Amino acid sequence: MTEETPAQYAGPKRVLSGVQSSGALHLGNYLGALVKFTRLQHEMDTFIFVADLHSITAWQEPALLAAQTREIAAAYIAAGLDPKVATIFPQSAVPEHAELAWIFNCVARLGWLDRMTQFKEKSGQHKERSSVGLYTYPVLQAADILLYKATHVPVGEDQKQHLELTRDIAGKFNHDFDAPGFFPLPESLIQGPGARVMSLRDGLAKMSKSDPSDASRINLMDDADTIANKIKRAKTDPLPVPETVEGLEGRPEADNLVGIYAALTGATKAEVIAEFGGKGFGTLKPALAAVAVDKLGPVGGEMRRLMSDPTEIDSVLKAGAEKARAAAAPVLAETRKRVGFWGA
Ligand code: AQP
Repeated sequence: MTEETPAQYAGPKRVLSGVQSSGALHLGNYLGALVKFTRLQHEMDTFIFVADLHSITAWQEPALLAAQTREIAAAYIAAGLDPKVATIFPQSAVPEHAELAWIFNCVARLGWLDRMTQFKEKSGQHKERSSVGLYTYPVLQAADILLYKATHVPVGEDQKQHLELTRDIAGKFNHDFDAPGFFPLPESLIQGPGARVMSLRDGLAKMSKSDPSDASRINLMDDADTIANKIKRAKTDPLPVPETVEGLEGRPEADNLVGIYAALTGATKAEVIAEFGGKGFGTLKPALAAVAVDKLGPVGGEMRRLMSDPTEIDSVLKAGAEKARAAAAPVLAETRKRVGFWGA
């Protein structure tokens, strides 16, 4: 497989990421993605989109899709993304994503996509009934990133393999079209205790929008009582909180609650253990509930305010789409030229 060193790309640092508009956002999306976006916007030029093209890889009710897109944008702003600093836009409003994805469909190899574990997990027993889009989803993701020549991509742990595919596509394009350093080989920004938040009902399963059990996740729009209740009912084992970080090994539910507490307070797991080690979960859970309500309550409140009148969100999305198209157009034009299309 073609590889080149990132040093060959000489352009500026740029962040890009997004979240699908496919349902209510949860604590995993917040810690794995949104919190990182808000931090990075002050460090690099930042593009954050609502991944509505990705969301239709599974059925979305047409009458609800635009509202779902606004809800994700509201979550971005409520979590702290500043539209005057970061470019916030709907993916479908920038058709260049789909065009670059087609070109990359012809660069990526079937063998590469066959290895993607998320497709296997999401298609489950019914692979032949899944959309073709679900299969080529990581290729569109590569186009999302490289259309803006993004160098840094903040995501949760589950997206690591897709980011590696993006690097492979960038490297192969640069090689095949004799364009060394044209596309960067972007780095994923995954680290941190919120990189993989697990289900509250099963410490071995990822917290996920599509889990049929609402008790498995904390939604950003949950009210204080619901958040406290879900944490109170979260699965744990009968032992107390361990007295060392190593003691979390083999105890996925305990590890998850300690990790969530750490991520929400900005502490390390060791610091959480120092505070709660040896105590029962009857002590940790109410403390965790208080922290979660304190952090997420204002986010949910601001989302409700923004969604009560779509005017503000729509103007953010419209202005963001114009900025994104202006950034994307020259990259796509150069790509078309490299490929050799007529008139490019
Ligand atoms: N449990 C998680 N812990 C940490 N990060 C997570 N992310 C998702 N789940 C967790 C991160 O959130 C970002 C947006 O994800 P997405 O909505 O685009 O797609 P997803 O990864 O498929 O999210 P879900 O909630 O798990 O949806 P379903 O149920 O549809 O699969 C990404 O950066 C992701 O890593």
